[in-house]
Amino acid sequence: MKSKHIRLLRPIAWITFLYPFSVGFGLGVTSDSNPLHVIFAFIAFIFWMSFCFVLNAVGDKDVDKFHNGRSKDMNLAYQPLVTGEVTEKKALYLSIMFFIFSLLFAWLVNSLFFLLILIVDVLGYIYSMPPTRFKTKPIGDILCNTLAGGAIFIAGLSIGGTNMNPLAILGVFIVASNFYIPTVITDHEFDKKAGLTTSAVFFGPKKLLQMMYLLTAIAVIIWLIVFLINNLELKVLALLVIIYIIAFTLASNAKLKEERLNIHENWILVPFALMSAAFVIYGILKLLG
Ligand code: GPP
Ligand code: MG
Repeated sequence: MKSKHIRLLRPIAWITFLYPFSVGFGLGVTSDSNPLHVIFAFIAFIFWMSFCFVLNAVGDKDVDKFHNGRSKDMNLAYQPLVTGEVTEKKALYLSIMFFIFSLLFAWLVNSLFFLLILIVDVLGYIYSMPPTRFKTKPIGDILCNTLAGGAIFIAGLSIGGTNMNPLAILGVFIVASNFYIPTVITDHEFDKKAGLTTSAVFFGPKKLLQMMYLLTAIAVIIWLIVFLINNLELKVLALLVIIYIIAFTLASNAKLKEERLNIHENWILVPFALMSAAFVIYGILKLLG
């Protein structure tokens, strides 16, 4: 089994947010950008994710034991807080340290980047921890992830500061909410057993999946406009997004059997990891001129 700290931090699951961050970085960076800023930004990202996942494990310590290993980077029943390998006190100390370091490194990048990391830190907190614990509130769960996905994309863009296109940013928010929906539906059975009223539990898997059609339609309109009126970089991104979101929405809806959505985690993690790698390499090439 993986070490307790890897199980606590769940770095494989970070890929979901690495993707918007990398795309932002790749589009925003220029040959004039400071390579040190890029390094600090990625370190801040790592601390932000560590902060979110430790807090999430603390908030979920009484429900993760119900998990059966389906559709996730790990079986949450082996969370070190569930097994008792890590105490809640230690996890909270770690989270405070991660929070401070995320802000410290973000401060070294630029003030907009700092503000955005502060915002995503707050979103991570209110998503997982009481009194808000938005992950248990219908719409609240989707909204937190949408805002975090969009904000971390803007943070990525802000490292280099170019391609700060409002319409593309709006499009990323819509895409983020669309991509989050199947992940909360795959948790439906587990969350229901744990007594959590997530969006999937509240609306039911079928209705929530249908919401993806509406979001996809809005996203396609926005990205078509982005395609028509922007430079080559945004045109390529727009094409990728349009093809991918349509395929993802159709595939997700086709995979619902009864109340159960059987999507293997690699359906999301592998393409996201490949796209993240592509955009990071693209960004580094731009940085090197
Ligand atoms: C944990 O996933 C998810 C996070 C830590 C995301 C952080 C959210 C932000 C809004 C920044 P999980 O697989 O444990 O699922 P759940 O969300 O149900 O706890
Ligand atoms: Mg959790």
